[in-house]
Amino acid sequence: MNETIKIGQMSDLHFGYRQYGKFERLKDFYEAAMTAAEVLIEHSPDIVTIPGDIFHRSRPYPVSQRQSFRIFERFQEENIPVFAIRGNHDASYIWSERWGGNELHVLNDLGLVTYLEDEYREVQLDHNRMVRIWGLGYHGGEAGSNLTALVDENREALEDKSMPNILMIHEFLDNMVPAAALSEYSIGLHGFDYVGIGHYHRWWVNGAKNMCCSGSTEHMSVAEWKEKKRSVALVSFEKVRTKWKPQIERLQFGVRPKLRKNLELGTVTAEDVTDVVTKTLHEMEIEDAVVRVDVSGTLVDTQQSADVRSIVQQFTNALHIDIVPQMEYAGLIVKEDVSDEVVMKEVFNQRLDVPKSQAGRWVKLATDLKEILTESYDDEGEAAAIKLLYDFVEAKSVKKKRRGSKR
Ligand SMILES: [Mn+2]
Repeated sequence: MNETIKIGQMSDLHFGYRQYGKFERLKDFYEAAMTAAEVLIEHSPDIVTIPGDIFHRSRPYPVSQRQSFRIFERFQEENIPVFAIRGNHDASYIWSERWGGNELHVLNDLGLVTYLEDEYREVQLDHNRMVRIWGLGYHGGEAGSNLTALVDENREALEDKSMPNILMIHEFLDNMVPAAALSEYSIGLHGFDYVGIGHYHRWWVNGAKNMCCSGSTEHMSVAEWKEKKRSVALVSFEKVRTKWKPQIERLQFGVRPKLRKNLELGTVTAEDVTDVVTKTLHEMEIEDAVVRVDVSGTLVDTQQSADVRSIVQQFTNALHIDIVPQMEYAGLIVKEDVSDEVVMKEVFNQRLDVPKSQAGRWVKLATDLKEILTESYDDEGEAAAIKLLYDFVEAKSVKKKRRGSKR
């Protein structure tokens, strides 16, 4: 009889993330998650764990909900039960309380996922094998105390070594992010046989090889681009005398290509910058890729930076291009990092003839509109923004009427 227990782990799927404002990216996140699922299925795990952030937003778009159904139906077809916890993107604890649950509850009700919110479940596998899956929802700064409470309330279960104790959390450890409240050491004290971690978007395994973060299934930010491929984890448990010993295997898969180039140009003219960046992009294999070019150096002729927009417009075969200039002029940094708000104020003032004293309100108006259209506000925020918009328009039309009557 085979005693080995195999656990698949995939994390941070972020369904509904329309990165760079592009629907193609929303599709990418789905395709990456489906690839991750197929890679795990190929290795026939007994169960699959998802330590958080299935969804990018607490109110997922219909397409994100349907995408998640497709993924979980694949596991269902293969008779692989899925266990998941709530990540910070899925929903907050209070939000879930207020709205009678969150999207993970919906998946749970549909029988597609077992949602664990600060609780554990004993799972019966075939050949009389069993596994105990523990799940802690995302609690940010309170994670440590919530975990201690969960362990304290269920000490006998954790001390029972007849089956492996596997914990899922969605938190940073200070080994990943220095300021994090949790550490490998503080979690290690509880004595779980294995800890599967979400939230951190890169691959990470601790020294003792009993904690692992498999990273997001697609690249969430440029900080992760050094790992071209994305990963899932396959963790096999074997009982060695009285202890369950995990063995972590990293399974990698490809996603949309991301290309990054650093150009240190020395002392150049603005025209040189345009030429070099254009030439560089011509030489790169940018087809369908997400591209980022960082440009640094000293400009001799002008403080005006290169016309980045017109360069990017020539290259329509890439999915998305970011050019990030950090040019100096006579020892002074050309301020590429001026905030959007300052730039918008100037546009309203100089190009759209809004008086300087009013420009701030117009920026607020534009920002609110954008947030409403992209559904980035919660209900309360949206109601407040809409009220401001109405007030603003009303004040404007009153003014116009007055002006008209004077005529
Ligand atoms: Mn995440």
